[in-house]
Amino acid sequence: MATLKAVLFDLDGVIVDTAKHHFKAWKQLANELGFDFTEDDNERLKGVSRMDSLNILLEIGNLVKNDKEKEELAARKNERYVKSISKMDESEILPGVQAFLTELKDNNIPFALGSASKNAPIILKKIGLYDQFNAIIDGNSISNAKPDPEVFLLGAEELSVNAENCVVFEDAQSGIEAGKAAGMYVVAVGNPNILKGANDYINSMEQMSIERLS
Ligand code: B16
Ligand code: MG
Repeated sequence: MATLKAVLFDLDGVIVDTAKHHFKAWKQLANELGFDFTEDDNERLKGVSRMDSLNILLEIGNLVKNDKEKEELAARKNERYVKSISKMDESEILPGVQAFLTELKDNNIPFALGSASKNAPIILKKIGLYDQFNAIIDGNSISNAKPDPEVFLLGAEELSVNAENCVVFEDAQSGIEAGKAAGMYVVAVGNPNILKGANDYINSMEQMSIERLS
């Protein structure tokens, strides 16, 4: 890749595993609406915004709702999700993350968050990483969800770095596509048979170092 000058991290699935909390809350909602929601179904929601996730869920249940009903359902799911993540602490930071952040700081390479989640600031505060990020771009700051590159382009802009000098870490297909569309080097955290089109693949942040990106 071009010289590494900044790093952009997705949150859910890269820094911390919140997918299990999202799954529990979506499953409860689906059950209340009269259908089941499986872990495989949940894979389709990774990296997808809250309202788009609800639309996928309703499609799975063959249900049609109006905008007002959708707002109520999304709010109900979020209330439970926020309650469920309220007990999170730094022990939930995924392996290798803190060591890599420390290596970046030691080498004066700034890093930002690029997440679809509107709950990103709460989560970062819970796990004690909020103050370590040079910029936080989340679901509250963007108008176009991943795979649109907006979230990562805003991150690069806030860090005053050109897109080609940025690395993106992502665990979702929509996020990999967003990073590529932004013109960045994308490292997928996950299975190459499921995640397509990244520049590099790791199973865990433990495998990452600045040297690997040089
Ligand atoms: P919220 P990421 C995404 O976060 C999650 O992967 C996705 O499952 C979730 O629906 C989305 O955030 C919105 O989250 O309801 O908290 O706003 O992976 O982009 O960090
Ligand atoms: Mg993610």
